[in-house]
Amino acid sequence: MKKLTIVALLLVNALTIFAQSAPKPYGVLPSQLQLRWQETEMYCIVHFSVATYTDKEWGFGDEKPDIFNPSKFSALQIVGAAKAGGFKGIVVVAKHHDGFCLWPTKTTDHNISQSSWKNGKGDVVKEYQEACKQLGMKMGIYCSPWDRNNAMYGKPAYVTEVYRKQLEELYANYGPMFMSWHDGANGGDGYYGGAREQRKIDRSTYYGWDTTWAITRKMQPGAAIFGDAGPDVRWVGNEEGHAGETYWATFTPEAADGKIPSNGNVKYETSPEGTHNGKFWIPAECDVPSRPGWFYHKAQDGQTKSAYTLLDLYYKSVGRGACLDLGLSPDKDGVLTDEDVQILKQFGTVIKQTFAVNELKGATLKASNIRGGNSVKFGTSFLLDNDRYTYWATDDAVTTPSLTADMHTPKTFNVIRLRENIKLGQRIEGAAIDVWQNNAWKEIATVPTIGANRLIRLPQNITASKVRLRITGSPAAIALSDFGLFKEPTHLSAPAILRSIKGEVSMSTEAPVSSIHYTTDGTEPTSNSPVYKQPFEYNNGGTIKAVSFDGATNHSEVKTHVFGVSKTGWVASAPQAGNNRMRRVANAIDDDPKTMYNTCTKNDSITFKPQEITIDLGKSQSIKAFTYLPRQDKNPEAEGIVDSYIFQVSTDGQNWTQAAEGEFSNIASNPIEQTVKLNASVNARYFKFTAHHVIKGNGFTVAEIGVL
Ligand code: FUL
Repeated sequence: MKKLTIVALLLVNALTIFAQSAPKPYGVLPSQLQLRWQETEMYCIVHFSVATYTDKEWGFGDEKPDIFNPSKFSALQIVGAAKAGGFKGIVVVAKHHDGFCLWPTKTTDHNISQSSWKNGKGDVVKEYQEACKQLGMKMGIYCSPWDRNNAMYGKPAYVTEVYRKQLEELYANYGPMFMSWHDGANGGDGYYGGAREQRKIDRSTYYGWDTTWAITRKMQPGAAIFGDAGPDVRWVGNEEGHAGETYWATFTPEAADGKIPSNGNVKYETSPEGTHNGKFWIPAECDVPSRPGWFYHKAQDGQTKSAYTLLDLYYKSVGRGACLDLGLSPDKDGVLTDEDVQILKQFGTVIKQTFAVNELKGATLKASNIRGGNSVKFGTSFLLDNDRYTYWATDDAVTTPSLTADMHTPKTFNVIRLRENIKLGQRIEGAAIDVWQNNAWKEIATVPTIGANRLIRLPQNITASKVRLRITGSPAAIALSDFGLFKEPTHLSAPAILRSIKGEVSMSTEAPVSSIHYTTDGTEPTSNSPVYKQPFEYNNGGTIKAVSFDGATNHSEVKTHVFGVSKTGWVASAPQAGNNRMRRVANAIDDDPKTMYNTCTKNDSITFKPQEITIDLGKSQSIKAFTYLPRQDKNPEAEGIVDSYIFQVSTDGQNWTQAAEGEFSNIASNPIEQTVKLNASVNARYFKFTAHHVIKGNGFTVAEIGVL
């Protein structure tokens, strides 16, 4: 009997010890390198090169190096502004698709030493490296695999003698690097040493990515490799800056055509969410330009995303467990505009203020279960120590625990933070938050996943003294490292500016404000500007800016809206127009981005031929520019999105003059409104937009077409 008791005791003891060992890792795990990248959370990518001077998004490759001549390029200003915004690093676009190298490379003459900037002795990449070092920021590089300048592009020698050598030069001279960024935009037309032709490459095999990345690993072992399919970090699949609400760092990339998934060849519809229990740990980077395009365009001044728009993106990227990569665009002088700098600073300040105090500090936490009853090793205090890798864990059998936090006094918050210790994998498949109100628990939020970081931004402030966290699903014991409640500083709601189809502009705010002031000539509104009282006519187009005031000095951020000429009285026609929803040609001029004119069909025997749409403006008008808004329904294949156009004008609808032709670069990844300035203003009553080429599909689509 005694023996039996001893055996039983030993067993219990052994079980306790076993239960106290850390939970077994679940699924695939992040590497050291990926953990460091994850902790970076936010960084910026800087596009500044010849395209800045040609006002393009993709240079063709025939730019003269001499056009690159900034009068006051300052890497310190750019990197400093990113730092003030709370970003921890920058990715330098050292070579974009135009092939112009911003460092004195030996691989091609198409580089900065051929420009007159600093008498050909300048080195932009070096200046970024020095600025990063001085300011304690991380640095990474982007060197475009596609090179529209290089005569060898398309041949194996381009990869072995040019592209890889360029990477080697960058890795050898500009480290240490935290990222090596590899773009998916690949192949197409270009200058190619004067050949001016289309060059197609096999995206899965041409670059020999495994061999290329072996160089990265060897020369920059600290660099996380970014690509559409990883290997370390995946593209999130959009350039809008958001990951899926359900978000897995695990991912099983698949190619769209059954080949090897690689840059430019991934089923992007799976990228925002990732793959539950996916084969690889490949977390997402959410890249998004701070301005409409990646490069600076004067016409986009005033359209930089506001600090609160960036904040929203922060919650939808970093707040879902991904990282945020914000595009910065120095202007022709080589610096960020004052407005862009101000916005970054404001964004950084709001984030800092929001996360300064965790309202749970000092709370009494009670968990329904603690692994092995061992609170020293796995207790709830680890949730509040600001360490991503110390954690509260449960017994293996307990996968839906709950935890109450008693803050003793009422606290007000609108942001909830949860983190898993991802060193043990991403586990949790659902959680809910309740608050104690009127003597009962009331659910205020649920999330489908947690991962490295989950921020829940509530629609309004909540005040409570008790909060409960319920884990509603997990395939294994949980390993939660963080729980926090925070409060965003209050801010006045900025006015939304809308124009109706009748050409009337109205303004409104989400929450009441004492007054809205606005200007219609692009100048900054102040408390002396006209007060908005009722909708007003605004048919000719221009820039409206508006700001909310609460009292005499407290104001919101300024909202800007650039309007084209109002479309009242316009008539659209097209040879393929019809009555069904897609073929309704009026959809292209109804000022509703959600509707579109769409001539794509599912009939594979039809191939694309140039197609057009004609607009009668009703009367002769002066036209300075035209705008094309591609389909906004996020069609993953970008079917019918025009990437090469012809724009003609006419006074009688019979005789046509060509006013512009060209390409819409990067329109598949960043399907924003394209504005094309004409060489000179023209007077015309009619215009015709011809889709010369589309990204994919046998027809073309127009969400909106307009003129300025
Ligand atoms: C894209 C490129 O094509 C854009 O021009 C930009 O560089 C963006 C960051 O990546 O794929």
